[in-house]
Amino acid sequence: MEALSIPEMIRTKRDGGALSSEQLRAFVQLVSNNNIQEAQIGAMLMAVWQKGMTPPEVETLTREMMLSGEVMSWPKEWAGLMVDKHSTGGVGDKVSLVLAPALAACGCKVPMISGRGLAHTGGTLDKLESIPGFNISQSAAQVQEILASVGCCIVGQTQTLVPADRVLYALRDITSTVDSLPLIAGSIISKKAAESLAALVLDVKFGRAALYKDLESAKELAKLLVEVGNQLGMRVGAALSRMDSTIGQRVGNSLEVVESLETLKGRGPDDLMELVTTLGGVLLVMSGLAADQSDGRRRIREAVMGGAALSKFQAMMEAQGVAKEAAATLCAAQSDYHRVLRKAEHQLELSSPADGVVVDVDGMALALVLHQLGAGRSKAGEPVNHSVGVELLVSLGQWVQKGAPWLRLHHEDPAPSQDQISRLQSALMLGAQENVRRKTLVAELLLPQEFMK
Ligand code: IUR
Repeated sequence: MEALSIPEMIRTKRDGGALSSEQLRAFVQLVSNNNIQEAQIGAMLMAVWQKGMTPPEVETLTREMMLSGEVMSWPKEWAGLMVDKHSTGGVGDKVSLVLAPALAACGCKVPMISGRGLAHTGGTLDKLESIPGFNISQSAAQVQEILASVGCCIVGQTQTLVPADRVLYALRDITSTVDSLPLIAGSIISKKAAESLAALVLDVKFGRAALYKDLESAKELAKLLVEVGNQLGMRVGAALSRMDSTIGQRVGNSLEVVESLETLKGRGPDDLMELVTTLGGVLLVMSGLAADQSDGRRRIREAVMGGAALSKFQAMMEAQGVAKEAAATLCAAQSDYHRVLRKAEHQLELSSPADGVVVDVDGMALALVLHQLGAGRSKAGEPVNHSVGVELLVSLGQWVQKGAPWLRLHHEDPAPSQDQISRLQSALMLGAQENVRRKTLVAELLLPQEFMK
């Protein structure tokens, strides 16, 4: 059994060889059962980071990771309807909060398993936890109950889902091996495959405020995720979307809940609606609930604009622990959101330094300052401040006068430093109308061949 010795497997990968299915299965099992030393896992991760993996290796790694824990199963009559989405992370990315209930309103079942924010990007779970009572920890049985009664839920990863990923992800984080295509694919797709989905849509972002700065490298990741997802039995589509400024006008956990609710009441920003309708359209087409992409987009838009998605969101909040009265307050047509959501101690308005057109907003610069002010975390497990955030009071392309308020910062004590304030100020840029940054976000769609029309 020399081939299954751990040093031998590490050596094979270190020297650029391919691991057999048997070796990969053994490695994942040893990781899940805690029968391997962390130094050995770290060495293997670095060897994979350096040498990559062949497509069959990535498929086997992903499948074995999926099989390391519970694989969810659903009632037969839901076959074909189970859908979810994954985003590689953005600034102000609140798409899931609108998309999950919109899909449920269109007849899908959405067992959305989301993550927490890390580095400069926010996490869907942190946003939802700014709603008092919202409980993201639900067992598989509870998830099924909520899907039966509501149609969607947004929950954290359960203890039993892909335990191998929990170990590997934590070690990737401390060994500088997060940014490896095979390891990213294994991690993301194993968890989605363990949800036993019929269809998955990926929002793979590129740009200044994304993990990948250019379209080509984002596309390389998207293609790999689509391919591995297909191999594991899901229909997978991907949108390549720009992530340079912010999605919508609000960034920060509870402020993003407010903007999501406004969107569910038909008053959302165009860029957020573009992402929600495009990603939702892809899922409706792949699950057979829409004839084509434009029919899918239209159905999602109607679910949002007609209030059906808002009702689903309200029911989901109640099913996940939010008091009936609080949920009703948040969903009222004219809501005083801060009767339910805590507001930061201080609001500071910054003003435009000159007359001009807002040509660009640097989402990364805003996110980094908010992170320092407590809105994000640097290490897994750290708490975040739900109330810290910014509201953009102007939109791209808008003419502003010198002295007009253009950004409202929500902060706690101590007050932001001069440096932080000037970084926020210079995140907004003035210029000529023809230089306004493009507002359409989706640059390209990758769909399974049969849906390309
Ligand atoms: N999200 C995941 O679940 N896994 C990863 O490797 C990354 C993001 I990067």
